[in-house]
Amino acid sequence: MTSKELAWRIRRHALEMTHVSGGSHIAAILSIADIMGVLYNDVMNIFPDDPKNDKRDRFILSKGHAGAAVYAALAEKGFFDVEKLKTHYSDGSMLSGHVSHKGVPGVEFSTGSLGHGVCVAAGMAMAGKCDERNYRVFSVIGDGECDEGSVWEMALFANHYRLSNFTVIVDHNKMQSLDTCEKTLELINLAEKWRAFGWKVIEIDGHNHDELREALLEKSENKSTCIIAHTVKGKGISFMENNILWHYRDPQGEFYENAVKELEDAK
Ligand SMILES: Cc1ncc(C[n+]2csc(CCOP(=O)(O)OP(=O)(O)O)c2C)c(N)n1
Repeated sequence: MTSKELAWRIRRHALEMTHVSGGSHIAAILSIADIMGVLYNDVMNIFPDDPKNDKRDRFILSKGHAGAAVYAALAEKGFFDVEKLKTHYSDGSMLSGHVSHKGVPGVEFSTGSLGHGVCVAAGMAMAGKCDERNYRVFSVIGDGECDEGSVWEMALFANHYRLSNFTVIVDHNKMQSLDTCEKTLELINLAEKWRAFGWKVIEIDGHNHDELREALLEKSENKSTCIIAHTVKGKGISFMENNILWHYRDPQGEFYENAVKELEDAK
């Protein structure tokens, strides 16, 4: 499987999962499908048959509302049966809407309350450094999530301890849940902000797999890395792209059918 195939499957699964369950956040999931595809296919050291292997790289989706992307990536990589995805968001399922580690092999930490997951990820990177371990830690955060003060406290911490094993990917789709980032709380010069906090910053097109791969494989000697991935919320389903309605709306009826057609045509 290539990273592009994995990204396509993540999109296809997520569409089905949110359709069947009536779940939200399809646009936020589509936004990171390429990032997840490259991370899980080409970059991270993973052990689907031994999910807690000490040598594994760690990943935390800090914007936990896009959890379906993690579940789909894990299932496709063999952590659990792809059939389980059909239970997403239903009563008694281990696959909750916001990503959960409870009973789900491969998920490191439950998230959903923005501004928390990335801080736990920094702690994991710190532990790796203290124990002189070689694993890397990755975390995906939203640009709206950058409004949380805890994100910047984490940025100070990671720089202070020179956590060079730590990479944060900002899913910079310029939108939040109800409006654009600009109208909600201005977030200008995002790259400069991270640089000012001492991080190595790489800006890329978050849907370009070559750029993603190169950036994710890069590791600084003495700095934490922030990849600002310019993305489109809803990417891959044209009527969802940059349309704030699809933060919460679930794909049903004609919307669902048209979305399926678009994805199948793009296969
Ligand atoms: C602490 C906290 N406050 C509010 C929310 C509600 N909420 C869920 S998603 C979201 C928008 C997040 O925007 P962004 O980080 O840009 O992610 P996107 O959905 O655009 O990918 C908000 C405010 C939350 N989950 N956690």
